[in-house]
Amino acid sequence: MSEEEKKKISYSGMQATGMLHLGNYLGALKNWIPMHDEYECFYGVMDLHSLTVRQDPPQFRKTAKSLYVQYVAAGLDPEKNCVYFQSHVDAHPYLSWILSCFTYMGELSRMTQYKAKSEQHADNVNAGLFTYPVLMAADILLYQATVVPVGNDQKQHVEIARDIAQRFNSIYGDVFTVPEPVFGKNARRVMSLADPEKKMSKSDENQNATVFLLDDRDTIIRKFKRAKTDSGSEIIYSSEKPGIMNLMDIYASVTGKSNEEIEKEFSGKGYGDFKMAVGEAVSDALSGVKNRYDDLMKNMDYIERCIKENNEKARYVSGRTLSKVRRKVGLTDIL
Ligand code: AQP
Repeated sequence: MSEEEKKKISYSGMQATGMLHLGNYLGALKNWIPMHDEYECFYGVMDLHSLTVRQDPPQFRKTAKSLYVQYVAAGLDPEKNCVYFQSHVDAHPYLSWILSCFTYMGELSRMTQYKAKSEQHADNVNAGLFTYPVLMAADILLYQATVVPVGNDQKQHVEIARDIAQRFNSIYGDVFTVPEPVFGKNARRVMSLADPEKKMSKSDENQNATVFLLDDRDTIIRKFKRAKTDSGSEIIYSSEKPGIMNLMDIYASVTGKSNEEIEKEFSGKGYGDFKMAVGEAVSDALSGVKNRYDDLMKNMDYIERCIKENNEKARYVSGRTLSKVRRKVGLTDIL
């Protein structure tokens, strides 16, 4: 295949900090699934990133493997996508160090996620939390990704990866592809069901705030029934109704309906009917994920074979970029 015919690269990943939720799925994972037709895809279990928060080692190992299986159960085919573990590929922290020498303290201190996480983990504001975007830039740039499918909360991190790539390229020539973030049509930022001003998050202590991919139908419907809504009773898409707006975004994302169609469908109906419909639609969209997950967990040989093969591919592809970077910055040949 000639250079021009080569597929462009898609790169993304998720932290192994808990069970995947509807925000991770609608904001990112769902969009990854069909991309392999058009792109060569690399998706990581970002376990090095997860270390910015203290992890219990035995539980962390389980969570990281479970995340891989959840990817597959949700529909990401590890035979068509290079789904691998970040910590199994040494090039990630290696390039991260080199890129940290091309990143300014000022730009890192402007990252909103750093500010939010330092408040959330005030007792552990470690340097990794601060340099997180550099590791993320290394993840993306190692694979020469053209697109990075992420939720809207990661926009700033992809932008800094672009800045670092451009800075490096302006000194050493075209070493890195400059990546673009890509977002889904709806649900770019799924909000907490308990507080629609806050994003839905794996680590939210309120279990009713977050819908997990492995929740059963009754639990999903119960969580939506309890979702915080706004004053009034009309189902309309308005910034004055953040709770309803969030539910409409979710409903639009799982049904493919437009806001106008949704407003028409629920005209004259109340919040209760709408919440029930959203709960049912989400649970339909996620139906089968839990069963597939349980089956895959019983077949870890298959999963481990996929991890091994994909790790090797990730090492090979990232190794090529790292060699080029080493040469460009003037590091001596490895003997
Ligand atoms: N609420 C969300 N809406 C849309 N997209 C979201 N993503 C996360 N939350 C939402 C997207 O999921 C991908 C993986 O995110 P991550 O696990 O790497 O990190 P995160 O953004 O910090 O996710 P959480 O769930 O909030 O984890 P914790 O609680 O550990 O901090 C990214 O593409 C992200 O945009």
